[in-house]
Amino acid sequence: MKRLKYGIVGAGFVGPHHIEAVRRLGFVEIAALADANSDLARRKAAQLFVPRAYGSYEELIADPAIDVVDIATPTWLHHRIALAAIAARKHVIVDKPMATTAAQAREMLEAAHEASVVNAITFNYRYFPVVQQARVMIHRGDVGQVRFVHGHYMQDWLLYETDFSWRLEPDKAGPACVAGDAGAHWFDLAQHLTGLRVESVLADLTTAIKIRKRPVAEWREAFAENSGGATENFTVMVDDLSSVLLRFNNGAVGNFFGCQLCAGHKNDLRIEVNGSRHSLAWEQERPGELWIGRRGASNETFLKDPALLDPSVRHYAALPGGHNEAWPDAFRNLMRNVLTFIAEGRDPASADGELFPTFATGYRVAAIVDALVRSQRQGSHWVEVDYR
Ligand code: SOE
Repeated sequence: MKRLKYGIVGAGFVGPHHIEAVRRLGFVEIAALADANSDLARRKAAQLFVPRAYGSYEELIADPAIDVVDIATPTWLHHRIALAAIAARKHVIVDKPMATTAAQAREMLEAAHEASVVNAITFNYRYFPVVQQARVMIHRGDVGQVRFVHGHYMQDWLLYETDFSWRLEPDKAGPACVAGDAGAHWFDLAQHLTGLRVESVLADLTTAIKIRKRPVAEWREAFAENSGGATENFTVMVDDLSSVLLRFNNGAVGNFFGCQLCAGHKNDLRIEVNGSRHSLAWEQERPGELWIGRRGASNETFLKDPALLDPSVRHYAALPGGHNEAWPDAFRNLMRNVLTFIAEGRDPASADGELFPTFATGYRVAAIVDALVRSQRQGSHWVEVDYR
């Protein structure tokens, strides 16, 4: 297997976690980091023990040693950096959501196919061991016919009017905030778990805090505290509280709500699938537990334990039962799937979106978000997702 050289663009909130996950693999060298300017890049590279620092993504992409470019910048930069990396025939990993619009995601997908480079999106919640177990159970029929898929993704980091993030700016994050960011993870999870496709949606995307205080001179990372510096009033045009109804291609229905202003909810992603036989539910903050709901027998909590996981997904657990594995480990599992595929020189066209989410997966999720925004603009009517 080839030893890969990996370069990352963007070392804000999530970039360092990408680096940590990749570093744990052993067969990938973290070779370079790029950020918005040379000073910042040098500082971040020193903090994260990355040998080369570049003050622009163009320089990192021009580095002939780099095999894979990971794009962990704010969303509005994904499209341009991915197209540049693809043009240089680098394999690309892009943080979620893939792009600010479905049209941009489509262009990225077409460019990656044309250039025949491996392409991946970091929908990391799929790769918790018990989530993979749930997927096996649904696909082998334990749950019966899936009828209802519901859940939420709730956080509280935008609770106060003084909380601010670039995710609230449509030119930087796209026309949906919570539905496009947290929602993207949930829609991917719902489709990956069940194997179903969302066909139509009805959205009520609301804005509880209509005027926020935007920092005048400072760039605020996700989850960063308000520094108390000067602010200006900012009119919020995107959702901070979103309710969504869904219809799937097998006739099942779904229900999702997302928010980033519900006090006490930190990274509260929950999904439940109700079928004609059993129900399954998983909560991200109880990462090693899978609830199995039954009618004629006791309910059960399946606990993460490699000895109990289906053999096909056992490798997603690195530790014995009782030894907790969670968010960083799921990220490692995702990165291992993508980077092993690249190191083995496998054909990018054979990536089916199951081993790791591809640009095709990211595009389909972007198409759902696009449909949510259309639904909202049409007065919260049902609209079909346009997967052209
Ligand atoms: C959503 O707001 C988000 O940024 C997720 O995408 C991350 O997975 C989570 O760690 C923090 O919240």
